[in-house]
Amino acid sequence: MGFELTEEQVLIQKMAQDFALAEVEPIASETDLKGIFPEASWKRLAELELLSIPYPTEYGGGGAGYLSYALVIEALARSCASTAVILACHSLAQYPIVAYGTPEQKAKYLPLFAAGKTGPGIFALTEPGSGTDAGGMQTTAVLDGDHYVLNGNKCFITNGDMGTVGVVMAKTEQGIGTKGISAFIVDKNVSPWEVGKHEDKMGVRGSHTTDMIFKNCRVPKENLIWKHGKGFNIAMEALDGGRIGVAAQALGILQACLDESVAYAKERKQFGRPIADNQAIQWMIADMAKDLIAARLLVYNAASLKDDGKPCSMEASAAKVFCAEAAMRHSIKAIQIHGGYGYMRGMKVERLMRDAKITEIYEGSSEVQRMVLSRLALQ
Ligand code: COS
Repeated sequence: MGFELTEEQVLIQKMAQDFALAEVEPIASETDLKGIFPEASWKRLAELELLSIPYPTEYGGGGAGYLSYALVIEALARSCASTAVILACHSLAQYPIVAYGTPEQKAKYLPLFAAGKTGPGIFALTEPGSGTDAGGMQTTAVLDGDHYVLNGNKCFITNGDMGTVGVVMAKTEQGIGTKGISAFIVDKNVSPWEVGKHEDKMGVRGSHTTDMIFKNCRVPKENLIWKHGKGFNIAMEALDGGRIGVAAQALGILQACLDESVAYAKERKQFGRPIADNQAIQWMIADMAKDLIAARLLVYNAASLKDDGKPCSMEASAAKVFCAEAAMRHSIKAIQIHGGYGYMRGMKVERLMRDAKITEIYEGSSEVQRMVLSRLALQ
């Protein structure tokens, strides 16, 4: 199976690659080392109309589908995984509104997301006691007149302090597990929440990760997405697409591992000849190239299925677990090829390794992806 990109997809890919190389790559190391949000890149993503790539043009989106979205995330992550995850989370936050929002919700919020006026979007599912067991959340939403009153804490929330609009999952009914969870659009201007702890992370340090604290946070009842008790299903469906985004992020990291390894292996001389002449190095590079081909096919396949409206849970999980583990494995090898230099702070390969690690964890750990895969395979 091969992937012939359309003319539009090639144009989007080229635009993203040009932008990443010219504007993202030069600031990527500083973004990481100082842990600063890449404000300039965020503004440029809005100017380039890349903030809502797969979503309907009717509401300001690109209407270009998930494969185009994956191409953009891949291009960004090849230079800076932080920038890639900021955009990936922005897309994840929009999905529930695109797929299940009322016409009023879509008209009100999607153009704001597309223009970046919401700041980078927020998708708030995880809590201190519920990571993999997302259905075990404690945050509650209780109907009081025309509002739901939200109480609880979300943690590890990407863009948690930067965004002003988020999709938040909370329990509207106790004792019935995942069936008691509902999803809400929470607009900070109307329903303020508190930003809690800022995490000091190992990787993707340019993206901000915070707690979100809801204390009697009053959310207009028209901000409920779809209906009571459907929040878990909405979140899981959103994560099918989200996992394609994380897989594309890992793919970009893997491509960068190969780029850096090839360049260094040709340039670095030991015993009077480039280390690329050594079979030990050649085999590491061969394995990277092999896994890169497989990773790309898995990501583009999952994205294409999503674009065709076909079920893609299995393919999205397969792409995520494969790409994340390949990026992690080969980032370690890329450091090995760079020897002592690769171990030094500020070298791209050591950043790639730290950035690769999170792709095995967020939006469902590799273990969760295997749960999804095995459940579907055994059905
Ligand atoms: N799309 C739509 N609905 C889905 C779905 C999907 N991909 N996957 C599951 N559902 C639905 C099920 O059909 C079921 O619906 P009904 O109650 O209507 O029958 C419901 O969701 C519950 O599904 P399930 O019983 O499989 O839920 P579990 O509690 O067993 O959880 C896992 C399954 C572990 C896979 C899920 O909790 C998960 O993905 N956890 C990780 C969460 C995560 O990725 N967190 C990261 C947050 S973002 S950084």
